[in-house]
Amino acid sequence: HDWSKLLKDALREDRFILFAQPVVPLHSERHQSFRQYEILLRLPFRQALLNPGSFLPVADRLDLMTSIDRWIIRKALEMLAGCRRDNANGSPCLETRLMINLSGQSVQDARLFPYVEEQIKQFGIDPGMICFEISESVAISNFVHAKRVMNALHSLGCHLVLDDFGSGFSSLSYLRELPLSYLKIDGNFVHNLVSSPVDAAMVKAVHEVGQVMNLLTIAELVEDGETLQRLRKIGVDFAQGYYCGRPIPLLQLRERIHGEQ
Ligand code: G
Ligand code: G
Ligand code: MN
Ligand code: NA
Repeated sequence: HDWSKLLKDALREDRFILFAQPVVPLHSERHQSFRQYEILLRLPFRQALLNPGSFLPVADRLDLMTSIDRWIIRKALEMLAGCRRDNANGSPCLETRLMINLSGQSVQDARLFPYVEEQIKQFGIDPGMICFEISESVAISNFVHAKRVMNALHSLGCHLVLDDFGSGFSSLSYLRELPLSYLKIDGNFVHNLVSSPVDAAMVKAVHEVGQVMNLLTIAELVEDGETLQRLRKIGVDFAQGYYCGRPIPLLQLRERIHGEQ
């Protein structure tokens, strides 16, 4: 199949679809004041929806990732602006936080930051409602660029997550140099938390590092109640996964937010 044409057409014709998956607080006394969601990309193809794993590597080879990430940023901010219009008094939905993934290409793109700044201004969004996710591997392999863009986004008022944390685990010293709000524990450790003592130790260790560094922790790939209980006991701050909430289309999220106002 002609992936290049498929992906370029999807960008030009707005045919990608965004989903949002809840990232829920694990402790009733903490972090209840806002709701947060990770934005996830899907591509409609032959009556199905493709997951990013099947087309982002191709998009990466075709150098389309900066365009795709910018498309996602614009759509996500547009949705937040729409939420404010849905409110009869026009008040912003400040209790909502959207987590947007950034690719390695975007981290190296000098035009990413000016784009974010301009879009936030254009849509009149509070930057604190936006949180960017950068994976540990991207942050380490492009450290100078990553640090620069993360500092810029942080000074704008956006939050930052270090995603898939623990998968590299080469050195922890760089953590102190990045302006992070959250660590997202790599899902591979979370997935086997109950059955594997080694993975359980990993989750505990990462959470402890997060606590010492004053970072909130998120566990992803939570698929059952037993895992959730263990995470709560360890003290992890937030959980994400099919057990806590499946990804829903962004349009549906907007309706849900409207219904809750
Ligand atoms: O949805 P799925 O589990 O297939 O996503 C696989 C990976 O694709 C995620 O772990 C994430 O790193 C990446 N991904 C998902 N959505 C986005 C997105 O909107 N932008 C970027 N850059 N990466 C994404
Ligand atoms: O960027 P990141 O690696 O965080 O993306 C997370 C991906 O994991 C999403 O694309 C989402 O579709 C997927 N996902 C979310 N919850 C679950 C889950 O409970 N199980 C599995 N297998 N995948 C999940
Ligand atoms: Mn992510
Ligand atoms: Na992740």
